Amino acid sequence: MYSKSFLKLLNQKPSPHFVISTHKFCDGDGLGAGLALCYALKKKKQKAEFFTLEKIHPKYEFMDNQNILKVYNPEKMKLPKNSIYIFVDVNDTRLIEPLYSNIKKIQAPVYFIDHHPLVQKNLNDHFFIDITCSSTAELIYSLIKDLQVSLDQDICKNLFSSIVFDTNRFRHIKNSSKPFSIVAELMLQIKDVDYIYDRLFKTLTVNKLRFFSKLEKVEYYSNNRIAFLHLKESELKEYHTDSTQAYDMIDMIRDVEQIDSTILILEKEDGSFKLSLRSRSKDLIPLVKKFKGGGHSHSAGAYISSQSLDKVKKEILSYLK
Ligand SMILES: [Mn+2]
Repeated sequence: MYSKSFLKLLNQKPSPHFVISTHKFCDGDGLGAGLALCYALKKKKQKAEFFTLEKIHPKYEFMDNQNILKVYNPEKMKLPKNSIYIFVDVNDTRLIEPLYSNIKKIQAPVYFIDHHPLVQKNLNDHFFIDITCSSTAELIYSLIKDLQVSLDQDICKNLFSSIVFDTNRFRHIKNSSKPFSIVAELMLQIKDVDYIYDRLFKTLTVNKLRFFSKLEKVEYYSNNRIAFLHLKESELKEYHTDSTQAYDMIDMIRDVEQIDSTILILEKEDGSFKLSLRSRSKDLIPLVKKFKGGGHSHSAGAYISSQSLDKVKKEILSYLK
């Protein structure tokens, strides 16, 4: 949990300047939790901004009702000195570059609020990590309560989006009733739950549906317990779709009855590739550490540029078998 001094800092008057951010390829959890915190601070008349590391996916645009998101551009933006930087849903500083290195140059304080185990730690930073939470929103919900900010529609909508996104509609709840009890309270202020669900999950297109034909390429090992899928970026382009579609596909495969582990390799045009692993029974951390990757024990990944795909595949399969 976060410290009393952090709470004091957030409440401090006159307000310090807070910059909130989340990981690259930002998702519903990082955005929802970060926006809820940013809106809450602004409601307290604190100075707060939200930087993203790239333009957000259009499906998330509805979340920023107050239009505060800014894309961080290292060439054009000078980082405000004397600011306090807060990263949500981030456990690995490689996911927040080049922002993180530029913060280090000006030696500003950095806080991390997350529900993933840490990948690496800079001892000058501050960490508030609770891996029992199924989304960052659970942590931000308590924080907003402690800040004594009353929940309003914009805050509720973002916390709700974050929770339903990261739990995949209450499927991955880490055996806790907390996501339900929080959402029960948020629902009192949300008028358009169906709209949020549609924006976050009704994301198929005819092209994406056609892309599912690539499921034919899945290779199965160990009596169908392991599924392996290798996709090229060019194949995604061919169907006018993006990498999120590949993850949707891997989620579908996970629902096959015997499947225990899934391996997705997304190969870029330059030959480097992104590895995404899911497993019910195996701890993936020791495996992805070999590739300098990170994540949770049952959901992890890595970016690989200096090893051959075949070698990596062999190593993963022998670990999972
Ligand atoms: Mn998350």
